[in-house]
Amino acid sequence: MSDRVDPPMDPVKPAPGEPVLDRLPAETELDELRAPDDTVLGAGQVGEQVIKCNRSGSCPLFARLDNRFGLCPHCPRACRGNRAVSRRMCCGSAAILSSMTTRRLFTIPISHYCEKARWALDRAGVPYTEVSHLQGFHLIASKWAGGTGTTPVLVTQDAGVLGESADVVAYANRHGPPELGLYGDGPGDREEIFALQRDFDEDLGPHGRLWMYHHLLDRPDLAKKYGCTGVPEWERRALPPLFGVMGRFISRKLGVNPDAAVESEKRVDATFDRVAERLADGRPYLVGERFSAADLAFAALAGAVLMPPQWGIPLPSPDELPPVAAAKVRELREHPAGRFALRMFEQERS
Ligand SMILES: N[C@@H](CCC(=O)N[C@@H](CS)C(=O)NCC(=O)O)C(=O)O
Repeated sequence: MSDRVDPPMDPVKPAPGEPVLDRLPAETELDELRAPDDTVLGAGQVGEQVIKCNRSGSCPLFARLDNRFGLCPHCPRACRGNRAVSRRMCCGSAAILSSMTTRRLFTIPISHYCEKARWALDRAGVPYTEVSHLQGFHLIASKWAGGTGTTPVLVTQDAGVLGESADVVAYANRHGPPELGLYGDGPGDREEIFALQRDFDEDLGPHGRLWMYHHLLDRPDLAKKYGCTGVPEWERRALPPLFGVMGRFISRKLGVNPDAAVESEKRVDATFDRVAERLADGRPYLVGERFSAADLAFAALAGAVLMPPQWGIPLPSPDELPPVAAAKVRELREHPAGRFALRMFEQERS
């Protein structure tokens, strides 16, 4: 995982149907981008910024910007095909340059594994562009990006394609500041952190998700309100007519049914109890004296049953949930492990 030797530079591919540029600019090209006053912007400055274009009316292609617009919002037609321009990113008045960041994180926006990856990258200060898709569509996006069909998938130029959230966390740790220390302070910590992370990934993650889907798969209103943040507009529009099909797809794939939900709830409870036991001696974090990948994995994956307000995208409050689910969320929020996870979100997810 984190000990891997990074493969050589790989090109970053755009998402399926993503009408971006002829090709993404190399770092050296980024160096040549200019701000409105014609000062040259360095690569570090253009990551997620919105800048004014100094070549007005010169959008060369469809200029897909910030994953949210199918076409350039300012000049969708007028400038298509205008190859005279040398600054290929620009559009009429403003260019959101996030499509130029060199890392792309493919997500289902509401997914807890994706939140885990997002949190790690955010915490490490590693810039990335999130490419979000609804459940079902994510399969194509993930495979197209080089993943196995699950999300998150992080496509990087310096470490290839990372299709496991744990690998994204390790990548964030390598690229973050030295004090980040997501794997603790020594080999002992490190082993313990990896073991806990693996346990949460393999047990809490799937069981929390199954429980959540069981209670929410007949609530298209919540899916529409909360599940669509950042997904392409056409997917958002496709959700209501496709909701039933998507629900059946998810249920079949994950084995969602009433008995499985009861079993999953027990497994979630058991994980919460184990975490609470570990914390019972008053320690501030699961391992050692600092926030680690174990805390991150537990808090993020517990998100499916806690729905914390600090999540990377808005989540429903308990009041909006069906009564049985709301009661469980409230109960788990009061559990010592639930309180711990919520504290991690408050303290460590800025
Ligand atoms: N072990 C993977 C699990 C990822 C995973 O299960 N992601 C979910 C989103 S919550 C997914 O893509 N589910 C859809 C599917 O499995 O087709 C990781 O840690 O990244």
